Amino acid sequence: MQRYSIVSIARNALTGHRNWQRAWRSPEPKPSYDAVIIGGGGHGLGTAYYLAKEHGLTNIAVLEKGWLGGGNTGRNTTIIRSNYLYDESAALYDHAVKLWEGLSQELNYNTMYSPRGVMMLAHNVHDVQVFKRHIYANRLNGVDNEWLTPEQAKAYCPPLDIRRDARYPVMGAALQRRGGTARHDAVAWGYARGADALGVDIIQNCEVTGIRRDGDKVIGVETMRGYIQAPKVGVVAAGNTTVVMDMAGVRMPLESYPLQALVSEPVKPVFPCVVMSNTVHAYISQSDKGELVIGAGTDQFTSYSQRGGFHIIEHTLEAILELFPVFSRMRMLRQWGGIVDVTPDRSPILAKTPVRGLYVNCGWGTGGFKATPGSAHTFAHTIARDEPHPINAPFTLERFRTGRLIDEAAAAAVAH
Ligand code: FAD
Ligand code: PYC
Repeated sequence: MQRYSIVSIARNALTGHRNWQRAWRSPEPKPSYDAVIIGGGGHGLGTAYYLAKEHGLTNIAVLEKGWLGGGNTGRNTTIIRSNYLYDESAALYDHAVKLWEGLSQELNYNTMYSPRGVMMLAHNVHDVQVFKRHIYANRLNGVDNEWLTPEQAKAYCPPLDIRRDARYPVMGAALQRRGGTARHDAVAWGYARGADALGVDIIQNCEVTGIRRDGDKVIGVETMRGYIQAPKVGVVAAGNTTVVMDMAGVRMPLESYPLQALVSEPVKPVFPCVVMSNTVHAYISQSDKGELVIGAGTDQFTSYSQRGGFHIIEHTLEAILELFPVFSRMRMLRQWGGIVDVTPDRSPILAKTPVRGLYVNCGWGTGGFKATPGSAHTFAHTIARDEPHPINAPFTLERFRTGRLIDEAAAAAVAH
C-alpha cells in the first residue's frame, strides 16, 4: 500500500493530483476471461474480490455500464442489520454482519461501519407481537435482538416522541445493537481496489448488451466494447436483472420498483442510532456529515426511473414528523431514487441458473446493502465451485417452482 505524508498530500492537492496513484486501473477489456461479472455495485465487486482472494480466480473482469457504485450501492441509506425471521435468512444476513465487523481491516480501506444500533418501533399490538416473535427467533439463531419499553427506547434515542396521546404511540421497540450503518461508496471502492490489486480487470462504461449461449451453456457476453468470451458469467445487476437475464433467455420472478430517499441540511450530531417504523412508514438516521438520512417504501408501480414519486416524499416526511416533531423546521437538501428488484417472497436469489456457467445474484429488493459482504462471499463460492455455498443454498431460483419460499416480507421492514 502506498502511504502519503502531509507534504505529499498538500503537493498533490496543489498540482491537481497528477501523480496520485489510482485506486484501480482502467484496463481495456481482454477478448476472453475465466469469469465475467456483470454489474459493478458492491455485490459484483465483492464477488470478484472473493473469487480472486479465496478461490485463486484472477483472470476475471467486472463489467459496469456506468460508474462503480452508481447503482443502488451508491444510492442506498446504508442500514445494516440481521434481525430477519427465518433460519436461512438469519444465517445469510448475520454472515454479512460478521464480515462487516472486520471489513475495513480486510480491505485496508475505511468502510466506516458504525454499529450504532437499529431500533424498530412498535405502534400497535400486532407490531408488538411480530417484533417479539422476531426477537425470540433471532436469539435462537444467535442473532442479538432485544425488547425495549417506550422509556428505554427514548433513553436510547432521545429525540423520539413517546407521549401516550401521540397519533402513533410508541408501545416499545426491538433493538439490534450490532446493527448500524456504513459508508456506501467506500464499500464499492474498497472492494474495487482490493480486487484490482489481485489482478481483476474492472471495466466501467462497458454495458453488456447480449449473453451468448452454445446450447445450454454460456460462452460469452456482447458488450458496448466488443465480444468477450467467458465460460462463467455472474449477473449482479440489481434493478436491471430481468433485462440482463432475458439476454440469456432466462425469465426471472422479479419486479423492478423505484425506491427513493432524501437527506436534510447537515446539523450537529442529534441522532445517535437508526430508527425504523414500519407502521408509520419511515426510517431515519444521521450521516457522519450531519444530514438526516430519511426514506420509506417503494413506489407502488413498476418502473425503471431512478427518481420516485413526489407523494412518497410527502408521506415519508409526515411520518417522520409524527415520531420526531423536533425536526419540523429542518430543510431537505436533496432526493434521489434507485431501482430495486423484488421477488415474490422478498428474499434474494443467489444461485445457479438453468444455463450452465450462468449464475445470478439478485432480488435484494429494498434491503441488499446490509448483505453485501455475505452475499459476495457466498456467491464467489457458488461461481468458483459451480455449487451452492451452505449459506446461500436455500436461496435458489427453483424455490418459486417448488414452493420452498422464505417469506421475509415482515423483516424487510421497508415496504416492497
Ligand atoms: P447495484 O449497486 O445496483 O449494482 C448493479 C450494477 O449493475 C449497477 O451499477 C448497474 O449500472 C450495473 N448494470 C446493470 N445492467 C448492466 C448491464 N447491462 N451491463 C453492465 N452493468 C450493468 N439496503 C439495505 O440493506 N439497507 C438500506 O438502508 C437500503 N436503503 C436503500 C435505499 C434506497 C433509496 C435504495 C434504492 C436501495 C436501498 N437498499 C438498502 C437496497 C440496496 O441498495 C441494494 O439491495 C444493494 O445496494 C444492491 O447492490 P448491488 O451491488 O446488487 O446492485
Ligand atoms: O433493509 O433495513 C433495510 C432498509 C432500510 C432502508 C431501506 N432498506
